[in-house]
Amino acid sequence: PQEIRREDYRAPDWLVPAIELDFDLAAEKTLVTARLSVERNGEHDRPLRLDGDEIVPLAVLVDGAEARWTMDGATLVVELSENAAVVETRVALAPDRNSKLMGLYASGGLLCTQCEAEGFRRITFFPDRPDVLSRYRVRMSADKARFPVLLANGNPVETGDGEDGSHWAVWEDPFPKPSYLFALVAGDLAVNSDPFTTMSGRSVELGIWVREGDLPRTDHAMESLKQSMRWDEETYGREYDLDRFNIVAVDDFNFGAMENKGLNIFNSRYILAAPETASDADYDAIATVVAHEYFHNWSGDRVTCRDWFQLSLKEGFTVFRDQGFSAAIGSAAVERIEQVKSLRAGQFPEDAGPLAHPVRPDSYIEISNFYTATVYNKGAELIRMMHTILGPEAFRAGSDLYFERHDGQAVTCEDFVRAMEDASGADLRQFRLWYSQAGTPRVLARLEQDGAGATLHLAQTVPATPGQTDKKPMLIPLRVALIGERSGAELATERLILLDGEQSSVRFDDVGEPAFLSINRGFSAPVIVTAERRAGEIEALAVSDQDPFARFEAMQELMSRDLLAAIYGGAVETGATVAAIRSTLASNALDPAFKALAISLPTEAELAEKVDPVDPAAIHAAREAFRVAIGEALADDLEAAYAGAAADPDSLDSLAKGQRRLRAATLGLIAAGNPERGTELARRQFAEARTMSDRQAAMMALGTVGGDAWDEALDAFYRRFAGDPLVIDKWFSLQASAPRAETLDAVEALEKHPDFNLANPNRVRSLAGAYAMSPFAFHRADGRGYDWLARMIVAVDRVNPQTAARFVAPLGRWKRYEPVRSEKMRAALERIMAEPSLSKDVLEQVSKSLA
Ligand code: HT7
Ligand code: ZN
Repeated sequence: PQEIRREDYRAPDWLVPAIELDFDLAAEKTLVTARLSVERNGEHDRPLRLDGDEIVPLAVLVDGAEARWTMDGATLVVELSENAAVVETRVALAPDRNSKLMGLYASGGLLCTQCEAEGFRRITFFPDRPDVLSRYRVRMSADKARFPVLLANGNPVETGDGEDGSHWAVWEDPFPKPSYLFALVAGDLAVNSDPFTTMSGRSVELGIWVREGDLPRTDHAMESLKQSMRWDEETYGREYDLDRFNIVAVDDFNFGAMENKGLNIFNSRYILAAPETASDADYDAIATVVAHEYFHNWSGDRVTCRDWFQLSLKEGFTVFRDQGFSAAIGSAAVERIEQVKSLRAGQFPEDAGPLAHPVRPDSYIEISNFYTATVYNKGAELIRMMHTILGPEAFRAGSDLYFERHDGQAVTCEDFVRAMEDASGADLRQFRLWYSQAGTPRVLARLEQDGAGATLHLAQTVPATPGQTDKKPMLIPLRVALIGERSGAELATERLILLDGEQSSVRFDDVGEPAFLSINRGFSAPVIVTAERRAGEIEALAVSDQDPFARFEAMQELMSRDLLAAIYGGAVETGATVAAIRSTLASNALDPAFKALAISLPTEAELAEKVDPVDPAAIHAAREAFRVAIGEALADDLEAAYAGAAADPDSLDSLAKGQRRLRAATLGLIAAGNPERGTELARRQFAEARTMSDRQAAMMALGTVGGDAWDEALDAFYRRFAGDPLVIDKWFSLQASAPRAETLDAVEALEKHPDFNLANPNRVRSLAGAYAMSPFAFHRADGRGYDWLARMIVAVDRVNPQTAARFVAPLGRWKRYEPVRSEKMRAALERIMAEPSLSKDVLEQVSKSLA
């Protein structure tokens, strides 16, 4: 397959200012007629090249007459003598046989589209690239009984009834947009609708479209949508711009959701929620994803990407915007800790492995493989660092300038940074390296104290990554404070240090007492900091740092220190952790959600990032021994905290959610220290649960212990929720992620379960994704876990390559594992590679992983 390179970008030869699409819709056969008004872009005599994918032209006309055309592979090449023309093409599609879920496909009786990144070329021939912006007029006709609702981007302009029980509708989108934002939906849908008045007083009709029976589960999404619309007005001055904003939920979807202009299409798991069926985490994810897609209306739709290498322009910025929204509606401290946890779980390993790439990649084979934690989450950290360096007012001025300057354009990450510079006067030349250099920088910190004050010595290195061996020093913003050893107070106001060289020393005057170092507060830079610590320093920071993130971090550092000693064969020493957890649980100043996060041990995956080579069994054994020791030592404190955190089951406010979370964290430790007692509490919690969070937490505790109670709970759960796909996904993933040796047997049985369906990405993720992310169960010394995953990747690839390619990464880290596992992981990758007719999605990931 061909590699596409960023440096080869060229402006399009032909523009398409307007397009008319006509869909004669049916699941088995849909006819698409497209009329493109094309204009030559600049002086050249090159033909019009229209991308296609698995479609054949039934007719090609230029200005109404038979055209001169050829096929170059999948591309339709049309010779044009004039500088402008109307090019008409006709194709036939079979949506019900489209298992890739890209282009026009059928899902649960609906017809819907997914065009990002390159799905539009599966619907019609078109220059399918984000810098070709067109006005769309879309006519749809379909059988009225099967597809009573017909939706597309923009506003409805006409409807009518046809012959033989058909009907039709025309929608027009006044905003020029790239083809990846095109969408239509046809089906039997019910709507939850609500009006919204924008800041300038315009009235917008909001609609959330679902199956009739799902309507009662749409209120939270609607509330989240209205909150995010208001927040974007107040925080970024961005107002919605069409008369309608529609969201449709579908069951089969490759991703979380899609920001098509005026017609967002969602994976139903990010829309539907009721306390019985959705956990608190699900509720929070719905609010975040609804906000994210809505925010794209400006950061993505009004201002879009010039090419796919610029993907982080819209995704990094929009993630940063949704993080700001989540912080505003919940607890900012808890949100920040969670963001960092997920960055460390997903992005740090990616940045340290064979699939590492810069936030703005230099090349790709299959663009779908670049919807990554690096582009999204590290990209958001880059925006956050600019916010930190510039300050909130200058950042807002930069964002205003960016939207004003580039409204209606397809632009680059460079354009964003330049707008920030122009609005603030800041010099971000060195900062730009964050876009081009991959790898997580490492910072060493040492605080040297003397009579008059203290000097902080800092040094940075950026590790080599595939294709990038020599790195330049980055601009690293570090929020730093010194904390008095005796007083516990901050000795000077917090400072923002901009580390720009390989080494640097920063002087702190007037430090009147011995000081502890609180560094990278709020996780101001996405780096790995290793600080030289004095005796008692971490213990003190873990219970007293005023910055909540730094306090959480100190707790993790403390536990990691002692866990790593145990992993490397030392004694299991939990004294310091026990004291810190006791003090955390007893604090009246901390909210329960923070407590839950602070007392949670680093995960096995996080610990794996800190050891070399990785022996998952040793990590699991040490961590379990640690959990047992803590559970035993703190039995009374944990019981008291568990009992004291009983939450109002009817409340979804931060307090109730935090209490449920704290109960989950304490229950896990109680069960570790005393499995019998833990089982008793978990059984009761499961039986009495009125929320999915309580039920799920009880099941997780039971899943760790195993035995009859676990089997009974699984049966009861299934009986109660059979037929409810989103809840049955949980049933699959709870079993696939149980940290026990027998988990693979359960996974193999689940693969044969009548509810397992290779064609449904949610179901595949809930089995294969959950299993591959469960380090102990997956990394079996006999390699059977790897074999299972490799077989699953090949099977899924035949149905849905995008989804299959996502599961390669867990095998791809083989070089980091101890020799026995490492060899078996590599062999599993080789076996995938040997399969004939692999998709380019899987081929790219596997070949890069083996390199
Ligand atoms: N911008 C959307 C990306 C997306 C996607 C990408 C590849 C294949 C299928 C997809 N569905 C949605 C989602 C977002 O970031 O908001
Ligand atoms: Zn996005």
